[in-house]
Amino acid sequence: MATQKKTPKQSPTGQSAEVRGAGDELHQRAGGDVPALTTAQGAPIADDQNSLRAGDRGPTLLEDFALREKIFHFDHERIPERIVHARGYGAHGVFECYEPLTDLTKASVFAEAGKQTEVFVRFSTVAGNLGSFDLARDVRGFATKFYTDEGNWDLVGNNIPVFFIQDAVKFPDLVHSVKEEPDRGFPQAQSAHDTFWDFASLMPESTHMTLWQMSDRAIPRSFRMMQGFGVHTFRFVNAAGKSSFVKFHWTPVLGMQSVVWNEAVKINGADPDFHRRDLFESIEAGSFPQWELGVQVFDDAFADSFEFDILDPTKLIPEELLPVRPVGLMTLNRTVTNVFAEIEQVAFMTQNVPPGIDFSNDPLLQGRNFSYLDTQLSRLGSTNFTQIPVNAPRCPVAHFQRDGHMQMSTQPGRATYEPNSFTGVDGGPREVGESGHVPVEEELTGAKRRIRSESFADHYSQARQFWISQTPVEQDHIVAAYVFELGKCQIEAIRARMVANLRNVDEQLATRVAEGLALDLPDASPAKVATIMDIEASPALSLLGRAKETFEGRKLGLVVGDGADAALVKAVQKAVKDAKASMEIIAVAVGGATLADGSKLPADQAIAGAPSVLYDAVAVIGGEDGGAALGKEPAARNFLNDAFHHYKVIGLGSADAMVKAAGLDQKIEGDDAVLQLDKAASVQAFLQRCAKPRKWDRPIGV
Ligand code: HDD
Repeated sequence: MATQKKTPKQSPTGQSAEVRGAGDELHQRAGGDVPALTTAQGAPIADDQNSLRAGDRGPTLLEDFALREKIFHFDHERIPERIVHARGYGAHGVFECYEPLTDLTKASVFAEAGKQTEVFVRFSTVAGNLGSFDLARDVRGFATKFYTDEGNWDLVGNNIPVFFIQDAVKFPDLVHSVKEEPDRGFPQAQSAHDTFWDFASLMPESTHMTLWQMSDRAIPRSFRMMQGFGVHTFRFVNAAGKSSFVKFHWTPVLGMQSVVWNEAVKINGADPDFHRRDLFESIEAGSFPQWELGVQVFDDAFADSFEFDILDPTKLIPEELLPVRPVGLMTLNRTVTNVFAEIEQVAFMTQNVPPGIDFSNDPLLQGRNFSYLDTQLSRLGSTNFTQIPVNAPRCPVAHFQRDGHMQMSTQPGRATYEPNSFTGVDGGPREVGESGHVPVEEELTGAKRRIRSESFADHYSQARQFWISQTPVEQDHIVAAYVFELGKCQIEAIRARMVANLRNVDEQLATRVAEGLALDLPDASPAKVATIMDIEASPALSLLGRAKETFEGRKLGLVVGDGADAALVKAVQKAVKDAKASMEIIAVAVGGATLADGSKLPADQAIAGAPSVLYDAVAVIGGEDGGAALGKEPAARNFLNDAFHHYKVIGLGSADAMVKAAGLDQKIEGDDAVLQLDKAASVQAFLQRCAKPRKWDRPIGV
């Protein structure tokens, strides 16, 4: 590559025109393994620091094609963010089928035991903008693209098995109500405002979903620790054309975990990228997140006998009534190379189904099938978005769709229509008949009407079932969440209308929320059904009820003071590793702490930047001073205080002075989730306690 040698000239600041900046000596030039910097047209660029100008201090020349192209491209870097689910993060992986499901479906993903299918998954919040924080109280999107042998299958679900509305025609209203209020542009990423609760309170069908949304499901600890649901009833179709109904469930192998609300609020400040960082770091560390896919399969007879309409997306089928059958395992094992190219450009569409999977007549699903194709055009700008690598099927693609903006494929052949009488490449592809995607045959009758089926009318019975299925701690959290959210509504009538709906769910729930709002209990709102049913509790609906005893995949925050016992620190490090968990060392300064044996222990974080909300459990190991020096740091005192008030398991090694400084010395007395660390055995006991649920009965209130 020929570079033009320039004579250094003095600039007004005394710098030579060739001086590039402070990092000059680190700035490599092309050569060896370092590729040449080029324009998008491939022309090697001689100098990327200075634009072409007439005279040292003269105007920039239009002739500078490298500058023009660079700025042109930059000016157009942004594309519209998703109208919902704008903030998300994703990864690649593989789905492995446990056993053939050929009796149920001809979908190739389920063809044989051990069959592997590549996947891409994107998790998201719903309401917030692309730059919003991860721990909003919100539903989480859980969208999976299976690159099957017979086309992409997109299972575009959420971490909650029901939805706010029953008919897609209400989706724009729902989304408008939860987004920032248009006359003021706030609040961001929150349902805690007037317009959302105005809408929800006027739409009793959303009551069931708001209970889930007010539960800890809406503040998950990690994408790796939440369930996913296809929500709608779909259909499996086997090779003989026989169809069954199916609901899809993802269950995380690490078990389900959530944070508490006060923690969520603080995490959003301390690390707005908490969830994406967690997913990225775990995959990079080789600790691959996994979910088991399960199905609830049923026939018409079951559907007819079920007390709710299986087409109603505000209802679920309790697992106790119809167990979830595990059918495969998904492992996310590769982070993306480029966030924009993959996570931003991935286009999920509910209508992407391969042979063997079909839709039900759920009116929400039917509407979604229109919407997702549509939105990709305004987001990605071309009908050829299917050619973007993350969207491109991994199986052969052949059709007569031609041209359009950003066509990447040099499609061969003479005939671009069919039928045609050409053969070979010139004739192009041909339809495959019965082995292709054949919709399930279904007799349909009825008048053309805008109508909501009577069978969708019960909006409260399953909400009541959800409520009674929660543990007392979970119920406390739900009440507190309603009180918080409705408390953010400035219009009292909205608060009252929502509480009036809750009276149809459970009197105790409504009374507690009303008390929290200092509101006179309003009359119950009129229900559309004569009887709101008392259905038996479904323990599967409780997160705490099915908590998995493990610390795997979670994180310990270990605060280490100067003079700490090196052997004890090592024992904790080893125990955490053995538990397949991770740990960060936190010291007063990020340079680390000097241990009792004189060695220096580098820190991952300085205490001021690592509040305990970032960790699942915490430990403090002080020196001979009992952590007195640590106790002088306000951030260290907050660290311990917050951990205690978030019900966390706490390990203490020579930390009496620190505990006293934090004002916790009396509070921790008799607390079996605060453990002393002094030798290897006690470290084991501490890790065992970390694997158990938080200390929910710590007497500190919600
Ligand atoms: Fe939707 C995105 C999940 C109802 C219209 N939706 C989107 C994403 C998820 C869901 C996970 C993000 C996909 C990604 O990561 O790119 N949506 C759901 C679930 C629903 C649901 C589980 C109910 C059961 N959605 C729904 C309705 C409509 C839409 C009723 C419209 C009629 N959804 C969209 C959309 C989005 C979308 C506007 C925005 C970006 C995109 O599609 O690609 O078309």
